Amino acid sequence: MRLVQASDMHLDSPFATLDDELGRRRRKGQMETFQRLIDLVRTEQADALLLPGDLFERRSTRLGTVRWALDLIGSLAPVPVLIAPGNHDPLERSGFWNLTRPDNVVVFGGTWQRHEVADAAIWGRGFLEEHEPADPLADFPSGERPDVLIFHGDVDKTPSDSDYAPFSRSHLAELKAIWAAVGHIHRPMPIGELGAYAGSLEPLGFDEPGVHGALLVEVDLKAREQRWRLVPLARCRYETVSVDLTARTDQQALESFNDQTRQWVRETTLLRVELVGPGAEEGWPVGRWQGEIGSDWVASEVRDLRLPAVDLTDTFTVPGRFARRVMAEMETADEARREALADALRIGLAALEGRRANDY
Ligand SMILES: [Mn+2]
Repeated sequence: MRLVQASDMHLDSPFATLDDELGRRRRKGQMETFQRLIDLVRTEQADALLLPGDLFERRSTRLGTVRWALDLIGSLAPVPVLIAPGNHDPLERSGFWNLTRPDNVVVFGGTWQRHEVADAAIWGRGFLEEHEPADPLADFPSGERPDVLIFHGDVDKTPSDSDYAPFSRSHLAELKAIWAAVGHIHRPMPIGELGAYAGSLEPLGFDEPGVHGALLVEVDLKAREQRWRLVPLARCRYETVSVDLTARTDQQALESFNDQTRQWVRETTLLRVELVGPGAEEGWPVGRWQGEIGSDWVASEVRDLRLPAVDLTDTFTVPGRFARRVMAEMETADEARREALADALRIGLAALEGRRANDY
């Protein structure tokens, strides 16, 4: 049996950190990538498409986009499309799932339900509300033997540190399914041999780097084994490079930047450059870096993580006194606390000087 798995599309995502025009382009790109997902199901002649949640964004997905997506999904009929709603498109709170749905669509509710596909028992469960503090595996019906599981949840978490359906690997292993298709985590990630997160279909931010797409999963029901791989589908990728300016000439720093970024296609990459090393008075100013990076990236930004230049003789102004105090504390702090204090210094000085704190 061949399955295609994809999740966390967040269609019509606001892309709040991008400018309006780029945000519009990214939303259009999300829809194009969703179309490529549907094409993949066709060309691979998959037996089912599994969508474990967060197709839509409760606060921003437009009705027209929901209808468009449901129509596309419907065009796959008779191939079944199994959906386990997530915390961003929960079954009862979002309203998305009250719309008329194509006949080939199954939307799972708050209790485990079984759906048969090509002789396989696929069991699914979805979010009803935005928060689900309970372990979703705890109420799996005892005595049942699932072949495939589809749900939205937070692996390696417990109700004390997540209210997004936290569950453990060991509990998942006890259910002895051949494959678990899980949504929620946006970086593509295997859950041991038990299943995987496909990650966000189109990445949404710098904490979701690398290649994104859908999973193609071959399930052998007799041998109770599976093989899977990630099929790249996303239009864009996010990448971060760190340029260490310690003991480097400007030329060496630029070479380091070029070496690290050469592998990425500028027209499809959103790039963040982090400058680390000595104090801000040394090396190139941020403005010059922006020029060197080039404008042909989808988007690029420079974050100066060097310590701001501080006038330590200034004991009269609030910024001066603030900086002296933080820097005095940094002298005796351990590594982790030093980093936190350095952030506090950059953000605090930016705020005190009336700049936006994330412009630091
Ligand atoms: Mn989620």
